[in-house]
Order: sequence, then C-alpha cells, then structure tokens
Amino acid sequence: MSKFGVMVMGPAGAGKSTFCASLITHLQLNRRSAFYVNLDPAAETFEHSPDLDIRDLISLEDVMEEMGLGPNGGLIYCFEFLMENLDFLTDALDSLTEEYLIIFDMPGQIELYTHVPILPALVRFLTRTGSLDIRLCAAYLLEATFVVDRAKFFAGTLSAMSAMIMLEVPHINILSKMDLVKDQVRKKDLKRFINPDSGLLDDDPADVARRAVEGKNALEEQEEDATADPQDKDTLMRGSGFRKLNKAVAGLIENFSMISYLKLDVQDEDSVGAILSYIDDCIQYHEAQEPRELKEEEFDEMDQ
Ligand SMILES: Nc1nc2c(ncn2[C@@H]2O[C@H](COP(=O)(O)OP(=O)(O)OP(=O)(O)O)[C@@H](O)[C@H]2O)c(=O)[nH]1
Ligand SMILES: [Mg+2]
Repeated sequence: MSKFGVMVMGPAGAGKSTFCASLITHLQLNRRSAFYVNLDPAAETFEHSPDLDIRDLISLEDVMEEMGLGPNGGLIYCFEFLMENLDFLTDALDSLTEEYLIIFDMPGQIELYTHVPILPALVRFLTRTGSLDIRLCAAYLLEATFVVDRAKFFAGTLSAMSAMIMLEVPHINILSKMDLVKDQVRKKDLKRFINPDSGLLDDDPADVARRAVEGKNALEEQEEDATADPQDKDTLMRGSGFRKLNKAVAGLIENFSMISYLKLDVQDEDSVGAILSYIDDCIQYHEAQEPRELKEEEFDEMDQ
C-alpha cells in the first residue's frame, strides 16, 4: 500500500508553514485526511498543531546550547540525529493509509537543499519501496517579491533547480505571497517570471532607472565597465562581470527548461486548490483511492 506526501521546502520566510496550514484547511474542507509533520526543529508556533513534530525528538535550542553550535550547524546536527533515529518517522507514518496526504514542513536554511546530502538521503528513505514507500512530491516555494529584483529572482530560481536536481522526486515550484506583488507587476511581465525568460535581465527596470539617474545609456555603461577596476566593489556588484554572471545563470535555467512556477495566494481557496491538484497529479493520488461510499450526512449535503 502506497502512502502519499508533499515536502514543502524553500528559503527562510518563503511562506512554507503558512502554505502547509492553508493546505491542511483546504483538505479538511474537502473531507480529506492530512498528516502534518513538522521537520523544522526551530519552529515555534503553528496554525494546526503537528501530528508529528521533530522537536519531540530534538530541538534546535537544546542542540545549540549543549553542543555549542550556531543555528545552521545546529540544524544540520538535528537532521543527522533524525537520520540516526529514523524509527521516529517509521513508527508514526507506517500505519497511515493511502487516503492521507502527509505534509512535511521543512526548515528554511538553504544549505539543507543545496550543500549537504542529508535531504536526498531522507527522501530516499521515505520513498523506498518496501519501507515507507511514500509517493512524494517536492513543493519549492519562492517569495513572489523576488520578481522585483531580477538578479535575485534568478538566484532563487537556481536554488529551486538545485533542489530539484538533488532530490530526484516530482517537483513543483511555487511563487508564494502573490498578494504582495499583484499591484506591482503587470500580468504580461509576470508571465516571463512564471516560465523564467533570461531576456528579463536585458530590460530590467532597475537598470534603466539607474542609468537615467546617472545620465548614461547602456553602451556608455558597457564602455565604462570595460575600463573599470574589476576589484572595485561597485563594479563587482553592478558591473559587466556581475551582469555576465547573471546572464549565464539565467541562460542555464532557460536551457535546462524544466523550471516553471505556479502562483500561490494563500488567502484564495481556489489558488490553494489548484496547487493541490498539481500535487495530486504528481503523486497520482486519485488513481490509488478506493471508491468510497458516501456517509449519510454527505448524501444530505448533496440533496440541498
Ligand atoms: N502577505 C503575505 N504574507 C505571507 C504569506 N505567507 C506567509 N506570509 C508571511 O510571511 C512570514 C513567514 O511565513 P512562514 O509561513 O512562517 O514562512 P516559512 O517559510 O515557514 O518560514 P521559516 O519556517 O522560518 O523558514 C509570516 O509573517 C507570514 O505571515 C502570504 O501568502 N502573503
Ligand atoms: Mg516554517
């Protein structure tokens, strides 16, 4: 019997826990079962209390205090400890039926997704046939406010791509907090972020505005860059080298051609429902469900 799950990942403050909460509310409203697993050892408050909480195994605060580690080293320690105590997960998840959607709420330290092999090992353990056998989908959240700074948007997209390549499970990317940019970005422009287009770096309004202030055109700027001291901080952060690097990153993402975003507005029930449909499709949730007899009160509701 398969189990079904989604691992909600992304940088710090991307809205992961908020998305988990709205997903659980949506599942409850649709009479579906959710099992909420908090894997963030530093988490403090929750809208829905977790059904399984890594803090019952180990807390970041204790690790930092007892091991003398900082928050990032402490987090890695917590995950290494989890990997040595996988029974903690197996005992709680083993009896869940295929009706459940298991939601893993992950921490926001980006190192976990890009630098260390712990998460791929955890995902392999969760998905392995014969073990928990969870059909797992990764949902990677990036804050929509990143679209305001295009270089930052591509850097964030690169981290999403890196997680996608490392984890080797079905993966969806989500632009969260859409409510914050709705009035700032035109629909036409937004499309170019949804399917990242490297041309976005050529007509960045921030560059246009800066050139206007400095009274230069793009050609003059290029000529100036060519003669500037490459060690100079301004040149490093804004000059041709920086632009070339961003172009190369954006080109890599475009050529990889596997990254696109879904838009999420947690206040909007339909938006959460649409993302759930993508998750269900990725893990083929509906194909595995037994036809279910309606309960009496559900019949009554349908009659109304
Ligand atoms: N405007 C707006 N704010 C949001 C949205 N989602 C989350 N937030 C806010 O963003 C902040 C971070 O949200 P969380 O859900 O805790 O983010 P997280 O990714 O779980 O954060 P960490 O676990 O600390 O990495 C909170 O202040 C939320 O209220 C959203 O859709 N719109
Ligand atoms: Mg969180």
